Amino acid sequence: MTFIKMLAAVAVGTVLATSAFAQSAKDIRGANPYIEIPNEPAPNLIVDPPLPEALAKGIFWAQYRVQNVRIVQVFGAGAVNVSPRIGHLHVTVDDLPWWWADASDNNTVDIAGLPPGEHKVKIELVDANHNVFPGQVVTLTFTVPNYDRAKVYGHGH
Ligand SMILES: [Cu+2]
Repeated sequence: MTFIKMLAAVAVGTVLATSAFAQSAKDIRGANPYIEIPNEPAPNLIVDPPLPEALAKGIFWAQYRVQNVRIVQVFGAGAVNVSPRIGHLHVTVDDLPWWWADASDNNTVDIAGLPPGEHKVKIELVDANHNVFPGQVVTLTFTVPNYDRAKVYGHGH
């Protein structure tokens, strides 16, 4: 069997073993973390709109994912140039002067207890030294409808 025929046989086996539309592990999870990535493509932040059914209770749930950066609990100037690239998120609500860092990579930004009305959540993808990767800011503006706060959160809040 020639090398080319062998490659074709391997390719057919791979297609049969997965669904026609399945994406590879690398497609979904990103590059192999065990090897340095020279000239890694620019990082990218993707955030879905908040779920309307949660907004109806004053809860902001927006799923996110990142490309070409791993979200990990490692910080400081010395970590900026490691490869593969690392970083985390900064989350700001309603233009308040403070934010919090989310280095959990737990899939969804979760903010509860928002009062009815217009709100804004800004999510920034930042490097290990807290500098925003160029252009990687997603700002979501949304409306929390009127809801019964005591019923959702009880009287103690
Ligand atoms: Cu930070």
